[in-house]
Amino acid sequence: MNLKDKNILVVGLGVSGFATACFLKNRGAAVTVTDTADEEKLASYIPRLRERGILLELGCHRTETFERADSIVISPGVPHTIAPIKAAMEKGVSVLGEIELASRFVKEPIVAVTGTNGKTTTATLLGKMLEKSGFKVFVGGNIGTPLIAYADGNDKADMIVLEISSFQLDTISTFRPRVAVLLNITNDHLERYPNFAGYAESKARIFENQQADDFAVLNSSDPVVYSVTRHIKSRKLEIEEGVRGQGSGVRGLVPTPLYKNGVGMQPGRSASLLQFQIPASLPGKHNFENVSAACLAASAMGGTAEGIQTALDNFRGLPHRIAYVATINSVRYFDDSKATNTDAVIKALECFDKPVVLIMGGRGKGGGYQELREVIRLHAKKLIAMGEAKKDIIAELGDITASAEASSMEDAVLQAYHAAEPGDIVLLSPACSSFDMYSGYAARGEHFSRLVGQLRSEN
Ligand code: UMA
Repeated sequence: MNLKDKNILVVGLGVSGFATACFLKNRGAAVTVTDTADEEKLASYIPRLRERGILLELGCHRTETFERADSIVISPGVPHTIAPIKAAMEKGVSVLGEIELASRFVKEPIVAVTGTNGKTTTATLLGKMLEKSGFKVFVGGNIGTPLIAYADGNDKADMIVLEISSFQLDTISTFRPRVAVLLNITNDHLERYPNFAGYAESKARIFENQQADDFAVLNSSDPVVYSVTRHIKSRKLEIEEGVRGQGSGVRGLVPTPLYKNGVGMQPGRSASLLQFQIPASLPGKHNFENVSAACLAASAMGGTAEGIQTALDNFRGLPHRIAYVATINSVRYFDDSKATNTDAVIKALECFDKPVVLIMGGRGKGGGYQELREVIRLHAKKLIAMGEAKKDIIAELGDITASAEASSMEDAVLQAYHAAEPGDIVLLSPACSSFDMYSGYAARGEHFSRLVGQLRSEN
């Protein structure tokens, strides 16, 4: 792809838009960045773009600017269906996403991990398994460092592990991961897709350009994953087979066929079925699936038995995912702020056999909360709802268990503290995004943990 002197518009000035603009400028393109937010909000990026000679059009999107571009690169958070993008496409302007652009400039083999939940745990663990197997690995994508920033740098890895969101898959055309992992597909992001089928189709695009010698690591026990991957071309490595082979995940062992030559091996030449021990930091059936997927993908990339097990032994879990915070008066507090959809809350509640005081709420994502009724009936002794979605949550779930609205996180934590008795669990697992109250789920989880820490010091 020749970028020299091309007039390229970057839409959205966040982490990926900034890195994309720098990449394009470094390759000789004439770059303009547009964002609907104003200068004040984007202040941290503006001087660095101006000093590189990158033009800015902030506070609105002007359709003429889109129509005049040779190509448009959009950030993941910008829907590819907004009016100026549609208008430009009708005029024949090519539109691509940051992942698509970056992948055209990256030669190293890519493992791409998607799914509604578990992506970050799986991708992080997989990266460590490959590192412990002796490879230099870049881990990024939806996790934090955009692929385009890697493509722009000089520090090259042997292989790349990407967490990939449906938003990023919406704008691919040639992106072809050597190994693609699909963990699960459940309700999420219905604020952006017309319906669940649209969201599921977007996830399945991860396999769209794979060929027969590529690998697909699949959790086929998920009916939606099974249904959207029936006709893919790549070779399937199924988590379900591993689960069946061992009977169940309860013994904490993940059976994994280890491929001698990684990706290069021929079908049917798996070396041996190994058993990997799951660490205590990864509780629950969902983590069994995440670990299985990471083992299979690591194996397909040439990871070693020692490397895979060492990474598992050293893995302490990720922050804000059913993360233990503290014990106060024999009540254990857990931060699961990353649970921004109902499926993640179900998985968290299923990890506990003690009564749970559940704190939910934030900004709703359009899918409702009905799916939580049964698991809340079984596990939650009280439901505390906060944020923009609190009235909807109480309206849909308030009749199943004791429930209350909270005016803030402080209020929610205090109410939970008073409701919990020795032996209980207090769990922040919101089923909502955090953007009504915080800059992201991490800030929300940190605030919760700070408040719990204060309570502990007062007791
Ligand atoms: N904007 C416009 N026009 C629009 C919509 C938005 O100009 O019509 C602007 C906003 O004003 C804002 C900018 O676009 O200034 C934000 O773009 P962005 O949301 O793509 O933000 P980035 O900082 O580039 O972050 C993106 C991913 N964000 C999203 O997908 C929403 C990050 O994933 C990712 O880590 C980063 O690229 C690097 O690859 C975050 C996320 O929430 C963690 N992902 C979702 C999830 O995990 O559920 C998919």
